[in-house]
Amino acid sequence: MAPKIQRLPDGERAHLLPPLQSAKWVLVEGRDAISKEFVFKDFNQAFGFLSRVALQAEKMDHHPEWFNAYNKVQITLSTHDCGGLSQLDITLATFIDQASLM
Ligand code: H2B
Repeated sequence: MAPKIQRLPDGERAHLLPPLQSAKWVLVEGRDAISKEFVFKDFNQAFGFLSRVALQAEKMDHHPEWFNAYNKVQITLSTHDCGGLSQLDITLATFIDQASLM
């Protein structure tokens, strides 16, 4: 079994979250999660992005909550195993931002 994942301690949140917030990730109201909306040229671009993120999510065994409508993708990240944000969400958010630029 992998060691139990920990929620981000306050000190780490204070330096890990601001760069993501500058990149338009927002804290979700009422739960410890971050979300971001992406808009692509068309469905094909959006689905390519979803595919890249899906492969990475499987690799990390860490999965986004997401909603897609045509060229829009809304993503929410949180770690269900610890009931809030963990380092895995930070790592996946960073990957997602890079994948959105490809
Ligand atoms: N994804 C997310 N976002 N949070 C989790 O706690 C999580 C996951 N746990 N993907 C993984 C799968 C776990 O359920 C499996 C059994 O490893």
